[in-house]
Amino acid sequence: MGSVNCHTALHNNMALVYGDLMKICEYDCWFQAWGTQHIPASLVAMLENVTIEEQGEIMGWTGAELRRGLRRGFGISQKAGPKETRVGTIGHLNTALNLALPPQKPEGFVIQVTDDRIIIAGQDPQGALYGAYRLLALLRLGGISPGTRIAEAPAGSHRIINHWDNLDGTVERGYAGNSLFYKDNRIDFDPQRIEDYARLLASVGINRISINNANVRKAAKKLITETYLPDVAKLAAIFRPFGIRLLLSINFASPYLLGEVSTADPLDPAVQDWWKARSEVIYRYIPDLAGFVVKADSEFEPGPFQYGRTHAQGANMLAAALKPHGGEVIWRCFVYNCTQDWRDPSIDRAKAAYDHFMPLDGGFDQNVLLQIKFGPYDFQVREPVSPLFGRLSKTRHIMELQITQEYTGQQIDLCYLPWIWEDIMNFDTAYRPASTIRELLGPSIEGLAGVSNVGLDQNWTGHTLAQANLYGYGRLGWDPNLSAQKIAEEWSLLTFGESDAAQTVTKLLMKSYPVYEGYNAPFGVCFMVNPGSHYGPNPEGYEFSKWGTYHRADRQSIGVDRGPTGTGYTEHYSPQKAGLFRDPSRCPEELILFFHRLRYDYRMKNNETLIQNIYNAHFEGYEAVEAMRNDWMGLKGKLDETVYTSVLSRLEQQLENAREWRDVINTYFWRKTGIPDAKGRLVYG
Ligand code: GCV
Repeated sequence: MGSVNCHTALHNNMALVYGDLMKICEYDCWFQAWGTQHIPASLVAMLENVTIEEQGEIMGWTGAELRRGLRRGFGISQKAGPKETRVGTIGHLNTALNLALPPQKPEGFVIQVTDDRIIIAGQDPQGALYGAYRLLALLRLGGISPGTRIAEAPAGSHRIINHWDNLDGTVERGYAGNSLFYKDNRIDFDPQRIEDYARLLASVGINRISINNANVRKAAKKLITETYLPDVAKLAAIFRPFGIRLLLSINFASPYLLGEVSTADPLDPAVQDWWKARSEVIYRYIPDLAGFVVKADSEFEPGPFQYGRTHAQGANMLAAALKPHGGEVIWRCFVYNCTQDWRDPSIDRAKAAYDHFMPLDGGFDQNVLLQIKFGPYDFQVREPVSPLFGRLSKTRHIMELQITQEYTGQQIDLCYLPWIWEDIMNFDTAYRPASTIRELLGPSIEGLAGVSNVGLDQNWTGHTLAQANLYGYGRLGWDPNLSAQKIAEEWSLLTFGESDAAQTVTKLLMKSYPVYEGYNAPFGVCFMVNPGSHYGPNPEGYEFSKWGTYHRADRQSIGVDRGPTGTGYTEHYSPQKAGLFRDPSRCPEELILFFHRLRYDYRMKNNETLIQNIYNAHFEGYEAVEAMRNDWMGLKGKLDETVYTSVLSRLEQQLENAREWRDVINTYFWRKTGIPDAKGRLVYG
């Protein structure tokens, strides 16, 4: 890819694979220089002669990207010849070449291969761009030959990356270095790096990016002023040809924080006028801005509650300002009481988003989308899917996932997130016949927003294998029917080539999530982490805090009764789901402590007690990390040394972490309950 050079030889497409050893450029992610060896000569002749049929920024860029990908990925340069590749829109190509390609959904494409021609036909220019990237990937993955016909379209219209980047250059919950966009309270970026980033995102179907933290504190509120907008416009210009539109996180209190109006009350005409005027200015600089992301009345961010207004009133006021420009309000539902009293068992944080937003269903304007975290808490290692999905029926909405590994190992521990995302996709809301999240994505859930895991680190994601999470996020948002296994295989092959490494990496990725869960917080117990950093074990770190995240362990029992006799949270689900969650014998065991308060001698399905299962999970989790580390060490000499060493050092650190988790959590429970481990493994009494 770009400015950060790995290996000149690699970029010149020379000596990529020698013996078993694949030369990896971490920076290039899933765009390694693959060489032509996998591509039949007949296809090469077609790929050497690419014609772009139409004009326009994205279409022009599609041609540039395709030719560039062919050259850098496969060493294929352009020259005239009898065979060809034609790229355009379906409508145009049908007429120009007398084809009968069927129309696709927006942003969809058809790839068709005959004996002498490859057609990449997008429903629109953006579809053509996605078709070009898909072709490049398939040339490496296999599956392209004369006779191939592929038609694809994205499931959801909104495929968003959320950056939690601050203007001072730090990244909230960022584990891969500082921000790509900011430094010292200025917008400061390397244009080549941004272009390379945009390429990575567009190649997996991302079409929107919010570039600043949802916590819009300090200088960030000024991003919407003319001090910053010219530079925001420069960023937008880099993302634009990739079909990626910018979103800006805004501070709801901006009218008075910027000293221009004495209030931010959404029903005050002066405030409404202020946002309208501000939007006019913003759109003068960025005419295709996708809109605003808003975190309001959430973790000390201001919002409409301060003025006794509802969230619908707050969001609709902004929506009115954006509407003339085609912008949307992405309104986050992460609203809960973060100053609650642990002594009061009646408040259940898990109920908050539903309680706040369900009564407002139907009250939001058409250009408002609610952004709902996948679970009712906050990206814990295991949570049930939020009951708002499937239930909201009159409000546009999207699902928020976290690609950055805040509670899942902070890009030190290997934790392959598509594994749990597949589980989320499988969740059946049970409201109507086709009601799994996978089926709702598109028709009802209009897309995904994922919190970015990238930063200025040379390999983008800190842990090289965490690139699989970024890749997987995009692929799943495009096609929720893809399995985690399939995504892992694709990513491993694209990154490591056909090698022992690719196979080992796929296996490690697929193991990693349940392993992490085992030594971390099994059975849906949640939040046994150090407050603030959210890293490392601390069984009572949040037990007596204001954040509302308790497991209430005593010497006999643990967990929260969220059934009708407890907090009543289960009743937010459809009757079928509520019935399942209410009953400990039917509740999925991975969530049993989320829904139930159980005695430690409760018998689990394996006929061992709950406490014994907790002990086992932590001991076995540690052992599994050791096995993962050893599997990786088996790749020594078979893999690029830089990648081998950097991943190994993280696996070593993960083993240390797993040991800490195992011993802190298990010792905590042993001391608390006095119940020994049946297998005699506890020694730190
Ligand atoms: C952007 C969690 C994180 C915060 C984050 C917040 C959110 O609480 O710890 O860092 O703030 O979620 O999603 O708004």
